[in-house]
Amino acid sequence: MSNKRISLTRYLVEQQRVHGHIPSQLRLLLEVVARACKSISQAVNKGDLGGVLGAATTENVQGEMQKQLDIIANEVLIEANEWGGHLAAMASEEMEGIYVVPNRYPQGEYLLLFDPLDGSSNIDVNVSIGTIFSVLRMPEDDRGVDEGDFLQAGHRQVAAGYCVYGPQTTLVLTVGDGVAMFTLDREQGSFVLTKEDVQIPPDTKEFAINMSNMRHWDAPVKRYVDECLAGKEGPRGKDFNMRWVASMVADVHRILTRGGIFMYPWDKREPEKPGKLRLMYEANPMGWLVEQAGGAATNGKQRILDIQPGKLHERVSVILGSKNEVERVTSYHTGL
Ligand code: AHM
Ligand code: MG
Repeated sequence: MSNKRISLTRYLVEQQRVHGHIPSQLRLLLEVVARACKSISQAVNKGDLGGVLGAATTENVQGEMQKQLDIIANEVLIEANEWGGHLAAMASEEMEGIYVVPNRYPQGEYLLLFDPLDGSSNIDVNVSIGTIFSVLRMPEDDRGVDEGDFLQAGHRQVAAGYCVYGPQTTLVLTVGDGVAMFTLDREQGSFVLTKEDVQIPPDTKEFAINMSNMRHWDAPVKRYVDECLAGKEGPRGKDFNMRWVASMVADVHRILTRGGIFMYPWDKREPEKPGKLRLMYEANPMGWLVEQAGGAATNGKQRILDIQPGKLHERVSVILGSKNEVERVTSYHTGL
């Protein structure tokens, strides 16, 4: 990378002009999402001073109590994106149905999906949280947008990313040409390219899982974690470290930065649910970012990006990160 500061805008223009990766409507869309993330970052930073912390009085479609910031972040993303003419509709972890761009605005060809504030349990305790987003194109020759248009496998995403609100605010993006990271320069008010061609090392000594659920896990996950815990004397022949932020954005950000494996597997607490995390708002965008950085993402049996969603709020078991580790856990499930 040259020592010239490259803004997100310039990066996107070059992706469009030089590499031909993104049409101008998609570039506009990504700029708007980034702008919305800047506003959310400001609200997060103000915390109690802005009166944005604490619980709301509502539940979301998943039956989870919403936090005030969940609702604020959702509104910021909708208001920023509805009028630009680049979108046909949006879908959010916090809304039951899709949000079709109102008639008073022009409709575009893209669909935007987001988890407006991921890691909600960390909002009030001042630990990293984030926004996750995924972009799809409307199916061709489609007249009138509906929920079915969103039900596309993750390999059809045209852009995906997240913004992590931590000690720094960092936007991480892929348009299918590797992964780039942009740090928010608060004085300038712009995202500046700080890492390009992010690569996840194929091996790791660090795993991330909520260990309190151990007694509910399935045998393959238990086997993998037991082998890690056995350390140098065990079958892996090395000591492992463990991290669990309980914000997927922060855990994935660490893995993109220094490697590791993240697991939120199916467990026996609610056996009828395929997992806790959501396929369309969390697993697909994160799965694509991780693959673009040389890692892997599966549900234990198949590649996440190949799962055909049956419904908008579908849940999924998630295993992602350093390639060799993900393949190992997957082989414990499939016996291959
Ligand atoms: P959220 O989208 O409601 O915040 O829930 C998703 C979060 C993930 O960020 C994180 O990996 C997981 O839930 C943590 O769950 P747990 O509290 O069970 O460890
Ligand atoms: Mg989430």
